[in-house]
Amino acid sequence: MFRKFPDGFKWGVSTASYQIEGAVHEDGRGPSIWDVFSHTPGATARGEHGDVACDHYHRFREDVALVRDLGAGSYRFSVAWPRIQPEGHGPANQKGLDFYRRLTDELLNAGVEPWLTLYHWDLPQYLEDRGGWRTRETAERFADYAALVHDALSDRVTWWSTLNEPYCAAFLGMATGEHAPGAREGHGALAAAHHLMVGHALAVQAMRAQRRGEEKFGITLNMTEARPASADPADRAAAERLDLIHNQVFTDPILGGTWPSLEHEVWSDITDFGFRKADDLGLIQQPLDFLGLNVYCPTYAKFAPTADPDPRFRTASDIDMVSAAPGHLPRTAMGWPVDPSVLTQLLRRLRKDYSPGLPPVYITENGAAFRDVPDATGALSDLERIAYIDGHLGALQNALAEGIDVRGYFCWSLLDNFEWAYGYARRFGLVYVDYDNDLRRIPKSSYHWYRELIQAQGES
Ligand code: IFM
Repeated sequence: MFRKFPDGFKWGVSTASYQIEGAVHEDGRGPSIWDVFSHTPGATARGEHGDVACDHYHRFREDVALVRDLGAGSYRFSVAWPRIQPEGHGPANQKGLDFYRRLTDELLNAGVEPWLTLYHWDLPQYLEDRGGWRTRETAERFADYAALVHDALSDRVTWWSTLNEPYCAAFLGMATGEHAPGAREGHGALAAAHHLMVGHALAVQAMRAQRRGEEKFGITLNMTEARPASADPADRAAAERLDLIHNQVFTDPILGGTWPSLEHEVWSDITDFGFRKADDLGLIQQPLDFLGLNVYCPTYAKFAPTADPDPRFRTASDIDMVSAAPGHLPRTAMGWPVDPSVLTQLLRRLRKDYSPGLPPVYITENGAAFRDVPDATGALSDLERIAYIDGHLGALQNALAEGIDVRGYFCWSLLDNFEWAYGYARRFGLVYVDYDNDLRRIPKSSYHWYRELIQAQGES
């Protein structure tokens, strides 16, 4: 028996450009910060990079057929900005747009609805060299880019998300330095978080101004439930700081129209927030047609004395807290604790803190990496992944039962792919990619299970 969801509930799978496309030098694509970062010695596990990745750029037809055969009605992908504007400004590179035209046509012909994300972290390196997200100019260039892509594809794409997970772009990219561009700057990361939100808002405005049909505009945020690692007041305070940096920095302005109340206490020795303009709060709180929510796990915060004596470098993991791994919960191959109730909790919290006005929510990513190994026959049984997804769908049903407006679920990910700093060794796919054998795609048992679940929705 499969879980049943309301009629019209959307089922999908998600991917992202740099993680699957490869073809980094083709058809006029310029370098992105991830090309440069992943080729920097020591930046990623085993020095892996996305030069070839899953070669989706050439095999997208095969991949769309996998989505079609899965029965998923929706496919979420991202556009690589440096394919459209190799230097992040100026006229569109037609060959770049043509790739996404071919992809979206293939999807539509397969009866699959395209969900387009404009930015899943592959900033043109040219812009990074001029300050990147530390500067407001990048937000303005992002709006120009959004308008170009929207103009070219809004005849076939209804669902438009500006950014994927600005938390990671700002804080993993610019505070902890685990992600591209690999910076470790407290002030720079906070400026980046702000300019990402300004870019989001300007992009929504630009696209709305040239709306041609029923397009829906939104953003995708990744939230975590920040839990204290113990009852110690110091750990509780650390969890509040974690909640600030991971959630409130983005949810408060974008959904609530306020700056987070804790920010001055935590960051006053790093910044005076001089990068904010007077009207930015109003600008950032653009009306949204949907909120994409990516959820994987709760995070446990433990007090740790600030490691960096220089306040300018203090953000993210360095605000007197570290993420602690709890011993009592199962973990994925990422080391992430598995507790599906996080999904219900975050949805409850969104409703509590941001209603009325909270747009309909879509779970745009949820999934898990496990150590997948095909058996002698080449088949791959990934029961842990099935249990993970099923558990989270149960948590989603609990939220629906409470009347929270969630309208779809996208599994991360269609394919095993380049998992950023972890390289290819962390597999999130419903489909196994055999990196040693011509990138052969092998649907895992979770793929078949997810297909049956989707199929069962149509049955009485
Ligand atoms: O692979 C990533 C994706 O790019 C963004 N969300 C989380 C996934 C798993 O780490």
